[in-house]
Amino acid sequence: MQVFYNDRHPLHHGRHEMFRGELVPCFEVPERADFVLQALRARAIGDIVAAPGIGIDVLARVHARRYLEFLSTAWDEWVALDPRNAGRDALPSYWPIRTFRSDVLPASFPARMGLFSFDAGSPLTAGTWEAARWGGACAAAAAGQLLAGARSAFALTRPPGHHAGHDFFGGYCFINNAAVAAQCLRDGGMRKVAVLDIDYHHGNGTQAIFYERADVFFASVHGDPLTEYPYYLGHADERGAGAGLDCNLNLPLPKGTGFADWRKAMDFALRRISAYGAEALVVSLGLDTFEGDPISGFRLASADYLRVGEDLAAAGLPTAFVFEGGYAVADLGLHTVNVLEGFLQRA
Ligand code: OKP
Ligand code: ZN
Repeated sequence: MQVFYNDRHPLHHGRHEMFRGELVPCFEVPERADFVLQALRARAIGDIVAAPGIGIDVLARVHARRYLEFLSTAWDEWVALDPRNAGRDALPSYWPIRTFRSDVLPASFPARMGLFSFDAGSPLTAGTWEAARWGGACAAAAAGQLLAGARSAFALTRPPGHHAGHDFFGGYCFINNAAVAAQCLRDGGMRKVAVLDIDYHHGNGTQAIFYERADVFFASVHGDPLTEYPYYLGHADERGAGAGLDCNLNLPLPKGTGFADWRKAMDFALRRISAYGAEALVVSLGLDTFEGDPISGFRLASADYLRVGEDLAAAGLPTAFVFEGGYAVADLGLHTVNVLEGFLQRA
């Protein structure tokens, strides 16, 4: 399977995220993708290539223009606030929740930053826009492979994407890579597309982007949002709305869930995707379901990821893998290639 590597990813390198009133070192670090790259090379999963660039119009199929405009100028605006900001990550401090207005775009940069985000854990740095949009290009290229007839492709995207919505960033995500891939598949002629999100955290951004659409099915297996990030979305009763009713499936599981129960949930999601009639599958591939992950709570073991890949292949759909979370950094490569190898063996 063709692997699309975003060689601009190290340009996004947050130093600190806000956690319990303190700035702590970022979990989402460039080394994550480096470990995966090494493992992909060692296990010969497929050719590793750079993605061709994409125009803003491709991103604008899933993101608001004013949000993309914000991202593309954010760093310069941040530094313009105070030249000393050049040495600090940009984090928001204000958010317009509920009854506040979001139709009037504030002139103030910090106010706009809060309008376009939902947490203080996702630092924006000098190269964030560059890294994130090239991640989107990798996702688009992976979709392009399926459109050209490939059985599978892997977009090694960093920063991750599934928490980013139509017009907001958060959860370390800025551009929703999986949504870009799904939309490219639709725009390329696939009539029905499914996104299966197996990151530990609910893919709130992807869900929200497709919530009222019948042409993209979203399914997610994740830590119960009652106790797990992103907290405010991901419950089982979120089934889609309008034309998209019953095209959204959330399978929240309690913290501490092991592979046997997790696998049943993923297989249930795959059956629903098959019943829906998807012509292609996008997998939001988070590896933070690993028992050793420092910020997550499921208990998958290294070898379980081979079974995950096999089960995904058994669904029989053209599949684009899009890399999401996973913070047991040194083990990430092993788990990623286990999924891909399991898939290739069964495909
Ligand atoms: C992104 B992805 C850790 C608190 C959790 C947000 C987690 C974002 C996960 N100190 N912060 O879904 O892997
Ligand atoms: Zn995650």
